[in-house]
Amino acid sequence: MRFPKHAEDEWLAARLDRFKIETPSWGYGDTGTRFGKFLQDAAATTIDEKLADAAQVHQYTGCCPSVAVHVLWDFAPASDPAVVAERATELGVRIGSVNPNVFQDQCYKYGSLSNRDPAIRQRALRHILDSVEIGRAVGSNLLSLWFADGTNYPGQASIRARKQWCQEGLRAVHDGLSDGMQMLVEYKPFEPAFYHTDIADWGMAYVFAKHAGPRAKVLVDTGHHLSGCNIEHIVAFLIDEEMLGGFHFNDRKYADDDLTMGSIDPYQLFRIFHEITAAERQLGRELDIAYMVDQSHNLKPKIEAMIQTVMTAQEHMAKALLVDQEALVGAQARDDLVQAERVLQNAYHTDVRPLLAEYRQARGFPSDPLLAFRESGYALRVARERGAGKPHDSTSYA
Ligand code: RM4
Ligand code: MN
Ligand code: MN
Repeated sequence: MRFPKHAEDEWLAARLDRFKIETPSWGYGDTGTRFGKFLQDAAATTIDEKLADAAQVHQYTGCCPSVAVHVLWDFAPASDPAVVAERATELGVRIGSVNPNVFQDQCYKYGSLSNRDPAIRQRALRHILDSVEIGRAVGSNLLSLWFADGTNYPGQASIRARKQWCQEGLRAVHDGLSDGMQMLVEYKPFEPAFYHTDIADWGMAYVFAKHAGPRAKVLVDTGHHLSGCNIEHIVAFLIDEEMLGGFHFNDRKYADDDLTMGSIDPYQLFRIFHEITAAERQLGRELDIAYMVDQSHNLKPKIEAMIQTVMTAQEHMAKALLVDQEALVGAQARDDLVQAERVLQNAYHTDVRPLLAEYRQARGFPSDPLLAFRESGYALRVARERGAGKPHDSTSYA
């Protein structure tokens, strides 16, 4: 059997060809919870190892050519970022979004760009502008901003003053962007701040982005919403405002759990992709959205979890592409709720796995990237090489 067989398959395959997913360097390293870390022998420690693992994901799936970096975790002080970019190229990937880190240093205890101390605000701005420089050096066109800023108790700080400082800082960041670079503003309603977060939701991120300038857009991290939130509504709204810059994909059951995409609520993922593909169909053009993964796999083997994620992303994009848009528009025009929902469900319940297996094979990739990766023995080999240096006594893990 040859793929594609039909013109529709051809169209779907061509759309999938352009569907690229960025994986995060931090998804390949050892992570944990605030209660501790369980180390994995195969997990990457250095940026070279993280890039090598990301390159494996790309090698088996063919759709993850870029890797997001976290400035403090991936670039040693005074090191040459261009060397990291060269290493990525050698491995067959490139550096994608650059994530500054203004949440870990002691000085950020009470915030970064929203800190009441101008010296600390300045320091945060300096770091973000240094990250722009890193972006320039590694050939990245995306600055991805997440702030841990907020307060823990009522009365702790002036919420309005903090908003103004944040606004001022983000405008200064926008002014400092290099040519062709975009900045994405991420929001989160809680954690680590537990009373108020300075950029708590998409509306605040939207307002901050608008104030910052035309190259600022909103980043939707699917784990950064309160329970029950209708994320696809946010997605549709932002698309219509031309303010949806990108995603951080992950899934959650309770909070910002960073579980693998679609593991808890695959129908939500489908509904998100449906809003994208429906808008693309109506507009007659593809949307410029950065599809990125933000996951930390505490328990699953990192590379396998990432390949599983990417396959899930492709499956749900394919399902959304299968929605019979004409039938949907027709049902909507008749206020036929039952039929409209059935159109969505028909696509959602289609088993696209055989189709994707054929698609991958036609493109010269394994039909089952996860199995192919398992059989390659890579994980076992790196576990032997990397595991030697890791502590194996549980008491030293904390
Ligand atoms: C945050 C947020 C950011 C990520 C950090 C590590 O919760 O999702 O995107 O950079 O975690
Ligand atoms: Mn995120
Ligand atoms: Mn998060």
